[in-house]
Amino acid sequence: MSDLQHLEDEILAAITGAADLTALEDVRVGALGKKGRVSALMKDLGQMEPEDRKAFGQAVNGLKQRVSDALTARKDALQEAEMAVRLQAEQADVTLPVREGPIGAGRIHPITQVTEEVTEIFADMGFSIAEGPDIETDENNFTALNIPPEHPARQTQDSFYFAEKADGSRPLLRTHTSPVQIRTMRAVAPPLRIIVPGRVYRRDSDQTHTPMFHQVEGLVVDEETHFGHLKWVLEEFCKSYFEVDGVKMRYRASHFPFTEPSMEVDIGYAKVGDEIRIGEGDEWMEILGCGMVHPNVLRNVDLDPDRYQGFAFGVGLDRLAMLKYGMPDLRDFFANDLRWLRHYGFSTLDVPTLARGLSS
Ligand code: 2NM
Repeated sequence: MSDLQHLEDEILAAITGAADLTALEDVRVGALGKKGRVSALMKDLGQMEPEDRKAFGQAVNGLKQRVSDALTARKDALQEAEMAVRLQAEQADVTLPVREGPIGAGRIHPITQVTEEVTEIFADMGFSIAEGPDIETDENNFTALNIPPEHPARQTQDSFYFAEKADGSRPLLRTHTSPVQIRTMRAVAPPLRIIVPGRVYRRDSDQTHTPMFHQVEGLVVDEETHFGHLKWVLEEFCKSYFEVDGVKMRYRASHFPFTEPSMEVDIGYAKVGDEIRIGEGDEWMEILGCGMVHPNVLRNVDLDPDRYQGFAFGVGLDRLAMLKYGMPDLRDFFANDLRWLRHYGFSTLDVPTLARGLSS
């Protein structure tokens, strides 16, 4: 076998044996590069006799061409194989379900959900939402609400007080949302229709009490406001919230310093097994307190009680949530147990609206 043929076989074998593009490039440089073996052949041409030179030149050119063709073919094949591997490895099944993100996986706490249900109902009746700070003054939380200095609610055993300030005053965590009503009555002229949802704090902790809980209070002040308006508002609220056509309500005389007369309100229910059915049966359960705003409270916010009257009410949101969604223990609400939250929590897209049913 001639040296040329031998060289060609060797190079072609190296091309076939190149496992990847880098190896193939090494083969190309080794053969056709400036210092490659084929290029070296050309240098021999100079020392040849003219008649040999032509034949040898043609033979080398033929070799060069075949090596070059083989390189191109191998390069194409390697590139194709590389692409096939990538296509296989980077394959994505676009029909797979999307991984659940925070919006899908997160849950709305039942208290948040119920607060939104309640505000939706009152907003529909023309109430605005008012909010205020959790830390209040003695004046807003007690004095303006006609709660006298010696009243037991003011005792340090019942309220969370902060340290006394330089001026002798002692801020406290509000014990009800009523200070927001005081702030609103001082800031906005009647007619007023507000509801005030929020956190409130009392030194109380047992099976049915937590030191922080949630209230919604309502207030209407106008020039011809009477107890009949209050009863209608509360009845509409209960029917709407419990999603029943009718609900029995019972008003019992009570006492609050900030209302006169004051009432506690019971609603009728039936107990079927473990289930509580509002609007059926003949059992009574207390759900809220209410009354006509005391003339002293109106005076304290510079409203003339001979011209203005108001009604007010307060509901415990936590109990309202327990009743509607069958959660038996109040303390679970604030334990931050993910299993509980996943079970009782609401989907972020489950926004309560009256139009499509609050809890559907
Ligand atoms: C209740 C019960 C009865 C009430 C009264 C007032 C205000 F500021 F207008 F005087 N706000 N909230 C009130 C009245 C609250 O909760 C059980």
